[in-house]
Amino acid sequence: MGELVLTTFDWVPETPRGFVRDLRVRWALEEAGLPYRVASTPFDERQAAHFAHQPFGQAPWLTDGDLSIFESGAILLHLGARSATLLPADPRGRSAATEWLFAALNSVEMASLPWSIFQFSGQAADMPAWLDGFLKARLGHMEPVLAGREWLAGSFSVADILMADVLRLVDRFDGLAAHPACRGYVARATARPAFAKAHADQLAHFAAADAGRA
Ligand SMILES: N[C@@H](CCC(=O)N[C@@H](CS)C(=O)NCC(=O)O)C(=O)O
Repeated sequence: MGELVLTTFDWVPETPRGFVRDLRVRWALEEAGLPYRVASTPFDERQAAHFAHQPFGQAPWLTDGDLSIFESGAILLHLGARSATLLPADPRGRSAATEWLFAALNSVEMASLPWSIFQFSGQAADMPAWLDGFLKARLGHMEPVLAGREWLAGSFSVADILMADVLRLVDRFDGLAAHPACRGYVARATARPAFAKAHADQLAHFAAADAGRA
């Protein structure tokens, strides 16, 4: 076990603040009570060293001693191995958390991300009907699941960090209005003190960078 260092952009424009994916990692680290520090990589001019850690030139990545990991899902699974708060130790709970972690990223975010990009970019009116339908179908399947349980894998886990973060972006554009259980789940997850700390820290990180650019 080495020092945990989370790297994110040194600055981002206003719109994505509060939603940059380093938040998922901050949230997990706060839930687990693991010590870490945050480092920055340039947003404007991405260097070779950045691509060496994150081949798509994106954020975040995490280093654990001399181990470097990109992809928020992989980072959360890595942290899960360090903390039963994040990933249950028993095989049944662990596999439930793992399947829901992939469901968040591969079944729900697959629909929600392009949907959100249309919203973000002010082009919602041009969104193809199939994309809206695709997201609604996924939400329609999540709704009874979340109506029937507090957290996806029994106790709170990395699966909830990812699912709640994915759904939170949809909620930002009022996309959960017809799905009250999904909306209630997001409210429940984001009411956790670890989320509040992670969110506030991300906003402070980017706000501090504004001063340097002014
Ligand atoms: N699948 C990656 C996605 C990472 C990602 O999309 N990061 C965004 C910030 S939230 C980014 O770096 N955007 C800038 C870009 O794509 O150039 C993960 O989950 O870590």
